[in-house]
Amino acid sequence: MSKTVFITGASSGIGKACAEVLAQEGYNLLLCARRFQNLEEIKGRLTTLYPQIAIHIFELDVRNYDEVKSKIEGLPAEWKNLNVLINNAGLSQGLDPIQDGDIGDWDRMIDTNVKGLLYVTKTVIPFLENQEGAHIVNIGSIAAKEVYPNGNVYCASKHAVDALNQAMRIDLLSKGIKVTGINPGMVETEFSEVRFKGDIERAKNVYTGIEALTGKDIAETIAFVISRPKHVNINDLIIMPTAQATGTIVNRK
Ligand code: NDP
Ligand code: 8X3
Repeated sequence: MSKTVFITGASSGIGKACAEVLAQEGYNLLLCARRFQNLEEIKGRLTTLYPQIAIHIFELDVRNYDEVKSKIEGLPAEWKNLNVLINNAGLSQGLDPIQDGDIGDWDRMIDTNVKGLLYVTKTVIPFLENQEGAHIVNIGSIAAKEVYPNGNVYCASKHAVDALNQAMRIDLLSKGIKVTGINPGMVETEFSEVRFKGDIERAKNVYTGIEALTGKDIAETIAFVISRPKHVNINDLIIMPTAQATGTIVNRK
C-alpha cells in the first residue's frame, strides 16, 4: 500500500519540491499552507502527472493551535493514516542587530518555526503511532547549528528545532517513530524574499555568484532519508551548497 506524507508549507520552495519529488516516488500527499491557490495549482499539476497517487490539500496557518487541532483532527479518516510528517513551514523575518529587532518579526519567527512545528507535531503523533515507517522530518537550517551576525532570533528559532529533534527522538523512541533533522545552507526559494519583505533585489543578491541549493536537492535527500529500512534512522543532516562553508562564508564568483 502507498505511504502518505504530510508536508507543511507545501505552497512554495522546499515544501513544494518535496511534494513534486515524493509524488514521483508514489507517495500520497497531504499538503497544507496559508496560500490555498498555490496548493490547488500543485495538486492539479501533480494529479495529471501522477494519477495513481491521492492528494489532499487544506489551508492552514500553523501558528494557530485551535486551527491546527481542528483542521487536522477533522481530516477525512483515510487522511489520518499518515506515515511521514515533514515539518517544513517556516520563515525568517528581517536581518537586524538584536537591539534594532522588530518584535513583530520575532513573534512571527518563533510562532511559526517553533510553536507551529510543536502544534502540528503534537496533533499528528497519534496518527503516526503504529503506522508502518512512522517518521517525523524537521526542517532546521545551518542556522540551527551556528549563529551569524544579525541572524539572532531566526538562529534561535532553528536552534530550538535542533533541540526538539533530539528531544523528540528520545520521547518517541518507545513508539518507534523515527525523527530526522534536515539542516540546509542556502536554498534558492522564496525564503529571502520573505525575510526581506518583498525586496526582490536584496533577496536576489543573497544567491548572486554562487550555485545555491534548490528545493529539489533537499527533497531528494528527504526521499532518501524516509526510504531507509525500518531499522535505520538518519538522525541529522547538514546539506550545504559546495560554494558555502558556513552560514556566512561563501565563495562567490
Ligand atoms: P519559502 O518561503 O519558499 O517556503 C516557506 C513555506 O512555509 C511556504 O510554503 C509557506 O506557505 C509556509 N509557511 C510560512 N508560514 C506559515 C504558516 N504560518 N502556516 C503555514 N505555512 C507557513 O521558503 P523555504 O522553502 O526556503 O523554507 C522552508 C523551510 O526551510 C523553512 O522552515 C526555512 O526556515 C527552512 N530553510 C530554508 C533555507 C533556505 O535557504 N531557503 C535554508 C535552511 C532552512 P504560505 O506562505 O502559503 O503559508
Ligand atoms: C536559511 C539559511 O543561512 O540564510 O535557514 O539562515 S540561512
